[in-house]
Amino acid sequence: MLGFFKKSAKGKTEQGVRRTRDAWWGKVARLFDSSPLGDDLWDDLEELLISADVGVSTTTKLIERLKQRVDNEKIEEADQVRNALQDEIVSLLAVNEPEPSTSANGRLGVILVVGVNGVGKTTSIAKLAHGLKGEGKRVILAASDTFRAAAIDQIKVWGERISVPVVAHQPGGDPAAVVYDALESARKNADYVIVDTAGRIHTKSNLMEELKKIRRVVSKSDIEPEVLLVLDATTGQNGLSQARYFAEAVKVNGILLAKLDSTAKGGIVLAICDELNIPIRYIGTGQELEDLAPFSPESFAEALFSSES
Ligand SMILES: Nc1nc2c(ncn2[C@@H]2O[C@H](COP(=O)(O)OP(=O)(O)OP(=O)(O)O)[C@@H](O)[C@H]2O)c(=O)[nH]1
Ligand SMILES: [Mg+2]
Repeated sequence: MLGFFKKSAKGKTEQGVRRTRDAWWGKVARLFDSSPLGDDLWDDLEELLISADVGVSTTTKLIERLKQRVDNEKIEEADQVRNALQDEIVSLLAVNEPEPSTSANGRLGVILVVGVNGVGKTTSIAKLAHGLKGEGKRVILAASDTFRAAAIDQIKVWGERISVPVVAHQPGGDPAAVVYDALESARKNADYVIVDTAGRIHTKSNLMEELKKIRRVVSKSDIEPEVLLVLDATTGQNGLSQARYFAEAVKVNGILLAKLDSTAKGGIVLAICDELNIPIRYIGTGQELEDLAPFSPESFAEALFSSES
């Protein structure tokens, strides 16, 4: 999906990861240039990875694997360890979950976008819709954030900007009813419905119930929605606990990691893939419509170690 974005995905990944790379991974690469293989190197590497927000458990796992490879493959040069680390990062990031069959065989695809307040849901929806439209797909947006006062207007403004219709009710209305209406009007006129939902604190159970209700409305139309959880990359490790809560309430098919451009803590990507086993589908790399890229483990790992400025 979204071949439209793939054209420049590598460049966007590099741009999105730049702060992370400059703050931490450049140091990791230099560590291998300057240090001989030994306990000091492992200790320094551990410290750097934890500082890069990779998380203690994922860091420990990575270092264990590397030490094993050093033994098994009789690696003697520190810079060979760097290559092995890049490999290990790729395999850690390649979560083996099939991509949902959204809009397969000409069927309507429904993408339900969820997450806590302010993580970038509505902006990311506009980017996704813009990308799908660029591929010639017909998209309808459902303004199911009826909770926050200005949310309906916000998505309508995006809809106008990208010339995509928005189905909306009054503020305070039932979000599931908005989805129902959007599905009705999409049946003959659209390939995708993307549902904007209210930001919710993951510990509030009534809001989680509301999400389940929206999901049921979609399932009743015999469509399996793709649930896309938006996480804000700048929140680091807290994103992990958000993802756990959401995954308990609804089946989360994938993660869109927004604001990767605004943080040096991109190591969180590794912790998410390792600990949650939910694939990262997209990364958000800025505030403009084009600032979205499909997530690729290879491009991401490469960008972390890239020496281009
Ligand atoms: N730098 C950067 N900013 C982003 C990105 N995605 C979203 N933002 C900004 O994050 C802020 C919040 O975005 P929204 O899309 O309104 O977030 P939301 O999750 O819909 O917020 P609520 O509806 O209030 O829960 C806006 O200022 C966006 O421009 C990104 O990838 N990079
Ligand atoms: Mg919003």
